[in-house]
Amino acid sequence: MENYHIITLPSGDDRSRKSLRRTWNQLPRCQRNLIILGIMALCLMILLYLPGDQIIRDADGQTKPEFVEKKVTTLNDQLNEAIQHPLRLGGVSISEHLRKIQPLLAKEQHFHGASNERQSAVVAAFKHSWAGYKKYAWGHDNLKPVSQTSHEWFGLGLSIVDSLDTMYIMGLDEEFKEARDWVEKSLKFNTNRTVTLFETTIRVLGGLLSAYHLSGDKMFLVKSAELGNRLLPAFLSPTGIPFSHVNLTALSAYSPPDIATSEVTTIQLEFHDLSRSTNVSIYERMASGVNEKLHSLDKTHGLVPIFINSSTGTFRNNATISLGACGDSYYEYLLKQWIQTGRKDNDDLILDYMQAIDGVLTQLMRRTPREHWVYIGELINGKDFKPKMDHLTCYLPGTLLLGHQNGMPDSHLILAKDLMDTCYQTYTRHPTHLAPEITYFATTDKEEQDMYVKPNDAHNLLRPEFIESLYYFYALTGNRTYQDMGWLIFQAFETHAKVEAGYTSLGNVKNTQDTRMLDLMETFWMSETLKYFYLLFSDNRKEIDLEQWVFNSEGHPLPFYPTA
Ligand code: DMJ
Repeated sequence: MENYHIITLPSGDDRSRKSLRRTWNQLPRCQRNLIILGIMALCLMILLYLPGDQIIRDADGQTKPEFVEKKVTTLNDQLNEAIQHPLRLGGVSISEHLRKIQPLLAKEQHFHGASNERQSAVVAAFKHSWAGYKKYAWGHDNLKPVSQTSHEWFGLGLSIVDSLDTMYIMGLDEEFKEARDWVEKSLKFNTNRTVTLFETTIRVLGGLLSAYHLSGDKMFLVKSAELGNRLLPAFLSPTGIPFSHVNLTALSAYSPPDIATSEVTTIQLEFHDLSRSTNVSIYERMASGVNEKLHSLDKTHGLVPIFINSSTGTFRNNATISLGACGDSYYEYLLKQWIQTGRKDNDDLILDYMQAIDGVLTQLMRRTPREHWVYIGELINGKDFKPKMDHLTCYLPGTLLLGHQNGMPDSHLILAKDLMDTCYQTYTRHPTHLAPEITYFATTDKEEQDMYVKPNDAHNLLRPEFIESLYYFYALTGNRTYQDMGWLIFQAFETHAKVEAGYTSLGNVKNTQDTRMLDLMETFWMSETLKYFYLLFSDNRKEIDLEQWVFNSEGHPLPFYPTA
């Protein structure tokens, strides 16, 4: 007779197996369930504590499946590979790689040239600028139009690369062709200069990619990929906040202790696009890592301090909060990346953007005491309100309207309209009809005027931000009043900034008799200001369709990704 209470493991023979089954069957159901549960728990524990590479533990004890760790290794390998071989993609030459993958996105776009007098006037302004640049600064970064000489910054022919898409959109075929040929033959990245990640990304990478998408010419994509590879050392920083400076020849990177927050957070549209266009994921993955890092940092009502440290991965303590210099395009790229990548619900990007605009409304927005002009001030030390607004902040109305068009709340639209009025006033209040770099606002009615400009802030660098906003307002509403506002400003540039060899920055917008020419034509004059004027004056407000294209921070249109 077998003892059915005994459940020790039987020997291997058939009889003992039968006896075990019988013993099992004779156990009460609850006892059997308990044993099954116990065995399951034991298996789970073995799995969890198994050493080696099957399951990996985080520092916080969370388990991660094996492929996550493998991906990390692959990411580093990919990064090192790209850095060590900047002229290659996926183990072959860039051209060969692109031949193999047949990029999906580039489709030659067709533009028909100026369709009215205002657009023709802008084209004439562009041609005048280009002629001066060609004559006195060809191949150099900037034209100095007063002294009729050149200025070098990165040694990358910045004015040429930054203007490519403007020429293409304006239908300036001859100029586009000479610029294109210069890029093919003379644009070299191994010039042993240190460049900034931000400026090189928005002006050069953005300019090349945009030219590629508009013209369908793969040469621009080959150049973009090489530049993308050469910029990758910026991501060797240990904290997820990239280094701000890169030597494109030594393939090394570094940052000063504090770098502008906007600089390291205004690179993603271009890096995402480069990945999509080359079918190589490394660029997109590195740039997305910046989003994740920024998302994880503590903010003040969604607002970020304007300085960050790439060694510690933290914001500078008590840094100013501003929607102007060093902060501006952080907010712009939250919205635009979300649009570029298919507007997914609950995306961290859009949550961060909405929270930030709430922060703008509650912490930074004020009205002047008499005229009730709405403006966006700053928080000095992250807390003390200062009624100062940079012209740079005048990009915000356009971005807010773009966001509203894409589902953001009406409070964004109201702020956009109010701020448009104020930005326009910063032009029309001055006898030159040009805006200064910085405007201050009254906080009490004891101050003489509602807005005023300090002597050192009265310069105008031919900046585009307000023209950009006018363009969005016209393109998205069809209201031609915005064209008239732009026309007034365009004529002001014609009157005060035009010189024999181009257009110059000015030192003083407060006096028509003493504008003090500063002798620099910034590259964004041709890449942004004139492009936005041209599109603003178009009879076809969808000349660039904002349902399909997103402008990078330097005014270069990039296509949306096809959504699944
Ligand atoms: C441009 O280079 C870009 O628009 C940048 O994001 C901000 N500053 C200038 C134009 O003012």
